[in-house]
Amino acid sequence: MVHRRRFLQLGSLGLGSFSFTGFTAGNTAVRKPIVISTWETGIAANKAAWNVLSKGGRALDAVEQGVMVTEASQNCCVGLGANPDRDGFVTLDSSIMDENANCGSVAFLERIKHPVSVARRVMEKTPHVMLVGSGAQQFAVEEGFPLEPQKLSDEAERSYKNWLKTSQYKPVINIENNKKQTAFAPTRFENGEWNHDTIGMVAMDAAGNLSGSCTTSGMGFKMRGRLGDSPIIGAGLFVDNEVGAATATGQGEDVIRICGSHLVVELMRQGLSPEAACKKAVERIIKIKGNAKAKEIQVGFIAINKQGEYGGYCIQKGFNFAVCYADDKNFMVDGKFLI
Ligand code: SD4
Repeated sequence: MVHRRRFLQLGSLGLGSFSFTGFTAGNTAVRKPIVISTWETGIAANKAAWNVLSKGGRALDAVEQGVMVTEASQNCCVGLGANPDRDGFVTLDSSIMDENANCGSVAFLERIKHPVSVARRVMEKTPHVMLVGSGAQQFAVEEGFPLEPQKLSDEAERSYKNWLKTSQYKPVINIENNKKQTAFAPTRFENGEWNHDTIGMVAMDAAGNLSGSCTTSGMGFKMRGRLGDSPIIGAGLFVDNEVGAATATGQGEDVIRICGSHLVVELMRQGLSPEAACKKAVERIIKIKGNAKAKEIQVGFIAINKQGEYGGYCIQKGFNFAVCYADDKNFMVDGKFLI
């Protein structure tokens, strides 16, 4: 109790940064607000989300504005700068979910810069959850989103031309320690760093409400029309305001098979920590596929709970995520792995 009072006093004196607001039993700090997101691009995205959260803003706004940074980056595999499908077109998938189980998503969307914002409009302005393809694009245009030129970024063009040399259809995602995959590269390796196809973000605001978003170009050189987990509520993203929020990255087909993010949240409901829940979900994928096949793919989950605890887990080494809970606390964490 002494510790608690002292901490709160320090908090109210202002330590130059906006962060913790309380404690749970066992003296574990409730980190509120907090935002976490997948991969290194999460640092810049968290920064934008923190800008909302630190001013007392809503988690829903934070997770939208956060991933918009990544979507807008032409040098990234998320958004219109991403690798195209095998027919040469960039197609984008995105989802968003708030504290009241409202959710929206778009999939197979072309020529729109911010799919996450279109997903939010689907959630807020239609009676539906999901719009796809030309219908999603038509809705976006009606909502005032500009139709961007049908043009690949320089990097994507280079990767695509390289891929066309063999046109090998061998979709594999995010196995960072296998640099050879650049020959058919679903994920680009540039300047010594992997450039991932997806960002998933979950946040809790100062009011204790949770939201999440996920946005992706999917899998480079995928079959035309292929969707992964990211736009599917329960697979790539799930939020339950009583329990926690989770999002996924990696090979979406295997995330869908286990309703991954929903599974992580339900495991937290049963009392598991975010990290333990993510680990169990990864174990389930490995069990289904068997060790040898699981070794050929990557899947990573990240999650937060209502105490502001966070965690992540992945199949194999190489996955990391960005965690932000104060002006001066926005850092990378290496995902623990099972194989
Ligand atoms: C998908 N889960 O479309 C996404 C891809 C991804 O980093 O996460 N790439 O399957």
